[in-house]
Amino acid sequence: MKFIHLSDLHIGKRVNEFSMINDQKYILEQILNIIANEEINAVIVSGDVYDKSIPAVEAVTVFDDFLTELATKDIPTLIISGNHDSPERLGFGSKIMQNNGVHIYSVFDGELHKLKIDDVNFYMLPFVKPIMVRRFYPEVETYEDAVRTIIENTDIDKSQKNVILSHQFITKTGAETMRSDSESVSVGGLDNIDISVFDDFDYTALGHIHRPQSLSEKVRYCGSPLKYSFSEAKYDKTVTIVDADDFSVQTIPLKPLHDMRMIKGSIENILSKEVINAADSDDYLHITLTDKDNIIDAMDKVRSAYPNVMQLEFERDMKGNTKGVYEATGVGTKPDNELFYDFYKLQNGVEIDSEKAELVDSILEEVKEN
Ligand SMILES: [Mn+2]
Repeated sequence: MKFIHLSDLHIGKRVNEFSMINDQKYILEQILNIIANEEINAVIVSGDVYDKSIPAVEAVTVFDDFLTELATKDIPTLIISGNHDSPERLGFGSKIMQNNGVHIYSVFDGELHKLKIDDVNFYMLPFVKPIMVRRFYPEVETYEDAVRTIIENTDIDKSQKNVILSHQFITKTGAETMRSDSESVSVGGLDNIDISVFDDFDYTALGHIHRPQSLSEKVRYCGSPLKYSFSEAKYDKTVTIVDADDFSVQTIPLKPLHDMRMIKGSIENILSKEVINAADSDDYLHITLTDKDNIIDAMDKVRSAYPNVMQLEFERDMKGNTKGVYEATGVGTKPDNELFYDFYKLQNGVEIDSEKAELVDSILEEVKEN
């Protein structure tokens, strides 16, 4: 049997004030086609179905259509909540939907729920915080304690095939879990859990991190189906398909309605036919202009060629430079302290004050004396 591993749909998300709803509808239709073509037997969604705890009507409609299509085709769908979902709202109607093969487990009730499909046991762990688990296991302090305790108190028959769905921040000593800007990071960074908590499972279907990556041969983040920040611009999205015979993993690339790209150049270069026609000009873009002079109505100009510019930036602003101050002048003729004042102005955008100037002067004198 084969299952498809999805997570972090974030339906209803807005990226830089652009609604992603049409992009999400488009990508979910593509995923439905993959499910049909690959003869997938079960669908897993490892959390962050919605972007907001109270999703917009259009977001609920998009997900409803997706689930209805799967239920019509008799493909069981397993869903856990992520940190963005409201557990109670996502779980609405879940008992009724079970009869149609839609299994939503979003509110942690003290137990790790199991669902058997063919010869595979799927354990469903909704996103948990220590405080949610402490109700059942008062000794739990950290995120890792929480997940470890839940699994330790579950009877897992290791002679069978076991898969777990989880939406947490999993790390492995000696390797870095690659994050991106579109995930919400918990304050203090104490949410990480060591990969060893999942040692008993043949496959761990993770959600939460948006960049697809395997932490080990059997522990994997499938990533979000769309790029949700420019930090992901370089990394194309995929879906993960797992064959439960041997738990081998296959990825299939996704083609978004609009790609997210970063381009850089002078306005003349950016608006040249060659550059406009080099890729889809409807893509979501971050444009960096390298021009040294001011450009009047720069956003209007670039939008005339690229309607979906999300961010426009001037390279010189990024360096914090004021126009014209790019190189030191008078090296060899100016006294050292004046060169330092110029350097200070270049770095900070303001003149050095007299107190700091005196300090610089005295340090330079001391250096010369020695
Ligand atoms: Mn997420």
